[in-house]
Formats: sequence, C-alpha cells, structure tokens
Amino acid sequence: MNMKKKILTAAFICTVILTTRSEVSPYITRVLEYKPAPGQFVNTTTTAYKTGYSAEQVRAYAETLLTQRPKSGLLSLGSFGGYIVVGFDHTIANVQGEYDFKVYGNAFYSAQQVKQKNRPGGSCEPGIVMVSRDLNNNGIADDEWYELAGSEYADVNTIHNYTITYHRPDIAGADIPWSDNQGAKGFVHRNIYHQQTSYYPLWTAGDILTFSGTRLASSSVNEGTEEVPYWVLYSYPWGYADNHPNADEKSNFKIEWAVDQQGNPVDLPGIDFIKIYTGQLQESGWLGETSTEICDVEDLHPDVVLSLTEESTNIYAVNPIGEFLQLTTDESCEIILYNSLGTVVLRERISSGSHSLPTMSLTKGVYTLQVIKDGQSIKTMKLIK
Ligand SMILES: [Ca+2]
Ligand SMILES: [Ca+2]
Ligand SMILES: [Ca+2]
Repeated sequence: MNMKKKILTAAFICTVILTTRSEVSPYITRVLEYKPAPGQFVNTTTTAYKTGYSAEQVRAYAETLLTQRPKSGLLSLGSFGGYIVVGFDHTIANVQGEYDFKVYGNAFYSAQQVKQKNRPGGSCEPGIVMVSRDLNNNGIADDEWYELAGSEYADVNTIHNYTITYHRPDIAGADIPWSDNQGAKGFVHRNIYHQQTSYYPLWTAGDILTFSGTRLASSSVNEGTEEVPYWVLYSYPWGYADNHPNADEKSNFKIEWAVDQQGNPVDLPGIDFIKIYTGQLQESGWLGETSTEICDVEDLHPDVVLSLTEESTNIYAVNPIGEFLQLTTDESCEIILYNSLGTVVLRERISSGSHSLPTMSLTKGVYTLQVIKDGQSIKTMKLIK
C-alpha cells in the first residue's frame, strides 16, 4: 500500500473538525514534550528549569513560557537532538502550494558584512522540523512522524539516522562527554559566560541521554582572527527552524515538504503536532555549542477549516465567509448552503479544484454548508459571515 493510500485510509477514524475563526488560536497551545540536550542554557529558565524541578514541572513551565500572552518566553533546545513537541487547538491544514506555518526563533543576520556571498550569516542555528497527524485521535503525539525535507535533505554532508548519546559527567560542573553512532567522541564544553551547576539536565533520570535524527553539516566560521575571533553562524537556504530571522519568509514551512523515513514525499492534508530539534553538533569558540531556540509556532491560515470525510474527499472552506465562499475540494460534489432558518441560499455542483462562489447578498449570521456526493450527504460544516 502506498503512503498516500495509507494516510487516507487511516483518516477514516478522524472526526470532522468544525471551527470558526473566533474559536481557534493560530499559536501553540500545548507543549507535549520538552527534552533539551546538554548545553550552556540547560538548568536555567531558558530551558524552563527552576531549582528542584521534576521533568513534568519543566514541561509545564515550558508550556507556560510558550503560551503565555503577552509573549515573552524563549526555549533553548541544547546541543544536537534536543527537542520540543508542540500542539495546537485545531488541525493546521495543508493548503496546497502555500506556506502553512511559521516557526519563531531568535536567528539574526550579522550587521557586519559576512564573507560568504549570497549566504546570510550571523546567529543561524538550524533545527529540523517534523510534523505528525493525530490519526488515532487521542490527543497524544503517538502517531507517525514525518520530517520536513529542507534544503540540505539530500546534501552529501547531511547525516541521516544520526544518533548521539550524552553522558552525565561524574562531576556536575564538568564538560559533557558524548559518543555517536559514527564512532566519534567529544564534549559539550562549558564556557565562562554560563556558570550554573551543570550543563547536563538535572531533572532527567538515568546517566545518559540519547537523541536521533538528521544531522546537518557545521556552518560556523571564525571570520576574525585567533586573537580577535569573529564567529559567523551561516544559514542554510530554507526549511529549518531558527535559521533565518522571524520576519523572513524563509522561517515559513510547507507541510508539502514532508517525507517518510525512506525519503518518499507524503501527502498530508493537515497536521496536529510539530517536533523541532537542534540539527547541528557544532561549537564555535566562545559562543559555545549551537542550539536551536524556539519562541512560538504560528498557523499561517487559521481560517482554513480542514475536514476529512469517510469517502476520503478533502474539502476546505475558508471561514468566515466574505464576499465569496471559497472552497477547495479534491473531488466533484454538490454543496448546499443553508441559513439559520434552514432555507437554501446557495446550491452548486462543483468540480475538483478551488472555487469562489458569490455570497455578497447574504446577511451576517451563521450558515450550514452541506456537502453531497453520489446523492448522499457526506458532511456538514458550520460557517459564519
Ligand atoms: Ca502547504
Ligand atoms: Ca495520537
Ligand atoms: Ca538561536
């Protein structure tokens, strides 16, 4: 069975999702998991830690930092592999051809001229982004994950299935030893700027932490001298978190970039969970280890309502209705729009594709959209104008 078939078959158990604009938040509403790898911000509030916190208290505090308004929190993911899993109060629809969400980090370009032309650099700390659909509809991220294949996915210097294990040091304040599945060993080194008790997460059980994923090649260069270093962390073109400034289009993501473990493209109608992990194992002199930072994730089209039917017809409606009712369907069907009194105000047969049906004559209020296929009502959606 090919992947597309599998996804659509699994969609049978999904309930139809009905939302209106006033009910959804475009931003993160949940932090399901937060497991930073060792690093210079570990065991500080930048990794959601306060003295004596348990793993669950760290997760809860991470959720508070990322969901409180006004926005103020920022989380570091530590060295390679450290990750966060976030969720939303609705499914983020995959609008074909468009960016679907933005990941906010703290990347910036250097104010000084960097030496590598056509490659912005400064503090670019790329994180790998993965997506998942809550196919079993239990609210937990226990479903299959798909990597968004960024610009370096097929690069020869990218290491897929990379695994690293960090070891709790014998002395809390020592450098953090690691070993990987490529036969290498090394340390996450302490620096003079961050002098907390340990760079190893104190709230974790056991004496090792293992992370796996796609490792991007190092991209930091000392553009100064040995005496007066000037470290530039160069960006990759696209498809990574904390890799370009938040205002830049290149911090946006398309669900269409999803691939399975074999690298085959996967057709996802929408996603419920996003996982982000630090994608480099890199140290840059006094700057220390590279760590992806995360402030938030934003659904770039929260008004698009995704719903799946048992017939596997994907139909999207933009809610609320404006001057036009905008619909996208992957199969031809008939739609009937009722007003709150149950009177038919619009009836059309539509073919697969996108449609704008004039609705300027409709008064403000609540409407019900019924979708009919082969003479059967296959779904209803509540819309507002
Ligand atoms: Ca898209
Ligand atoms: Ca699930
Ligand atoms: Ca950063």
